[in-house]
Amino acid sequence: MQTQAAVLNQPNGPFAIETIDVGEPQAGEVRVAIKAVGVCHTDLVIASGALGLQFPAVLGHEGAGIVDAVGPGVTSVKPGDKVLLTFNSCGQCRHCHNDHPAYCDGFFPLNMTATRTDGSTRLHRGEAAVADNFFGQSSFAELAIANERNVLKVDDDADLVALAPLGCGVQTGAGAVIRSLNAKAGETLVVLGGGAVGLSAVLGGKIAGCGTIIVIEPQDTRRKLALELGASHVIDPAAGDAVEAVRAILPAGADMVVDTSGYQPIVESAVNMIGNLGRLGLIGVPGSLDAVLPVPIMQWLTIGGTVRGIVEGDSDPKVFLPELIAHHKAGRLPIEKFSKTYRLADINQAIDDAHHGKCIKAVLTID
Ligand code: CXF
Ligand code: ZN
Repeated sequence: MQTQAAVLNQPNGPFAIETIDVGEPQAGEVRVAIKAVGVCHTDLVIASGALGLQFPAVLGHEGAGIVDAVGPGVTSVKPGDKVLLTFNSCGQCRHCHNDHPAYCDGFFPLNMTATRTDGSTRLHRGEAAVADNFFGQSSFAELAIANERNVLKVDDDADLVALAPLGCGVQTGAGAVIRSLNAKAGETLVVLGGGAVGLSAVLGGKIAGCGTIIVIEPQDTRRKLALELGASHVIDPAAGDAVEAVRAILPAGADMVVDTSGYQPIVESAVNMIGNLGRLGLIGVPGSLDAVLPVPIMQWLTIGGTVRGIVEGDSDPKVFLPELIAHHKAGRLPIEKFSKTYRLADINQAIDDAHHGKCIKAVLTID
């Protein structure tokens, strides 16, 4: 079969809308007619080629759509079902067995572009293979091949455009607070960065009943939105020392700090925002694989501090995504307040707008 896809032919794009070939779903696979797909910062980091992406490639990992066909052995979804797509995992390793698929032993091969184990690829352009299987989906396309483990059936009346970002950015931010850091009612939270993941962390904090929620974000429009979504305080890091500003609000330091910026100087400052028994969660992908976080040993030892790396908010998608859908239905997860829709064909404009602060979460739509 053929499909239109946003194909990346060289580092940093542009993405080209091209007609490519997509195969039949094989054992355990699910072919999905994509109706909406969010753009996540990780797509853009991978698109830079710095981590070794082969070209041409199809990225996209917040897909949502309607099952078009299923391969042998698939039982949990059927053609016509509405589904959300999320990250992939093996289902066999001990972390998958312990409900921690985000730390699956096979996470990287299963979520970065890769051929099937028999060497075949799901996408082709003429005779040439197209790098696919990004987060087990490559959903910047009208048709995507996912796997039974990374699709979740949703209700027939589910709003796929609204819910698509749950598959990565929203579950990452909300899950970081609710699941990874196990936020308790009344605890205090500092969120570094007011993008889609940071704002989702704020919403996760509200859901968990956090008291003080402080967002540190340089863009004025994002600070305003953070307040609208439930932050109690916002700090402009350009206005002065962010650690002092946090300590002015929380003299004993914060119970939780979540970094979504990946910006080394900011993460380093977070070390001094933490109070006794505080937890620092690292979500933001740094610009370099060499980025390090120096932790002052004596200070950290005496406060009993924890530093946690976080992937996908420790989500177990088959459990956590339905919870998030219920929060969305109840108005506690108003993702639409920070999403903006574009046509798939306008993907380059969407990315340009994101780079220029004109949109927070771009969601690409397909009829
Ligand atoms: C990624 C960030 C880098 C580690 C794997 C998960 N998050 C999704 O965009
Ligand atoms: Zn992502």
